[in-house]
Amino acid sequence: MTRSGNVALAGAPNVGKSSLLNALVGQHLAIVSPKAQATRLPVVGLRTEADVQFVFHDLPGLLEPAYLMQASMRQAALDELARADVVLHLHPAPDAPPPALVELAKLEAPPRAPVLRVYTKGDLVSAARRTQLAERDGAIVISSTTGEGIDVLLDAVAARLPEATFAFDAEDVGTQPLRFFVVEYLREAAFELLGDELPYAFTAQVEEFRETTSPVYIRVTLYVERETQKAIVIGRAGATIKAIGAHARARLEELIGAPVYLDCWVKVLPRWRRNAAALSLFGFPVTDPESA
Ligand SMILES: Nc1nc2c(ncn2[C@@H]2O[C@H](COP(=O)(O)OP(=O)(O)O)[C@@H](O)[C@H]2O)c(=O)[nH]1
Ligand SMILES: [Mg+2]
Repeated sequence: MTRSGNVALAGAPNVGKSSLLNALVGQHLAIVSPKAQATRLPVVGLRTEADVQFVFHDLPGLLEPAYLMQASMRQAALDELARADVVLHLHPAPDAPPPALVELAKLEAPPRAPVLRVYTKGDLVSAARRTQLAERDGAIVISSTTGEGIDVLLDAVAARLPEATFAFDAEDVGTQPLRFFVVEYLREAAFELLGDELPYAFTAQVEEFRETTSPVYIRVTLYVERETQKAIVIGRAGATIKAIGAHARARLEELIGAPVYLDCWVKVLPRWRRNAAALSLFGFPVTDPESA
């Protein structure tokens, strides 16, 4: 009999959820940034062993929403928590112990699924401290950087997954369309290459996708909220937009194993993060347009 189920990676912003998802699936699926709130929509990563299929969900950080996009992010995270068969509560080892998940995420009730406490960034504390934390807090200490503890974590999760047939092909690492990753990788580049606030006002949309050509041709519109931001994204003589495209292209080529031509154009869409129509165009689940 096989086991399979949904595993939610939950925790505060910046604790290493996306890095762990990537370590678990062995592909850079989820974008990683030292800046908080890089993950906007849950990213799904698959890992299939002989008789276990893990469906990992990298959730946006559970925070108090300040505007409509964040409300949508929080709702997406809460939905995934409710659907999960196992919840991993991630917290950095150097800052252990964490606040209770219910308080952190302001949940009305604890998730119905078992919650495992996972201490991330184990490489930032000593080996003695890792052992002590594991024993004292009943936590699994992992490092996405060194890979330490990942096997222990997988065993602990597998033991708690329900008996079920596999929902996905054993070879698949992701479930989301390539278009999703185009946008994510562009956003990752924005976090890396643009100033403090600009990445939050940045998004992208795929306008054209020709998979049968070589290189694969992808035309995207990059969206920002103001003209001044547009100028920054383009950069002097187009240097910045070129660098953003190059970063995303390298990631995409790695993911699909084929050369990619990425054609990027910038547009201004004022206040898109507070606009229900724009948000749903960009794939955010917006349930309450009145709150815009
Ligand atoms: N040293 C160390 N840093 C890590 C590890 N995992 C994540 N980080 C760093 O922590 C920051 C936040 O990581 P990210 O995965 O984006 O966190 P998220 O916001 O919870 O998804 C990034 O700068 C990562 O490089 C780890 O295992 N060791
Ligand atoms: Mg993340």
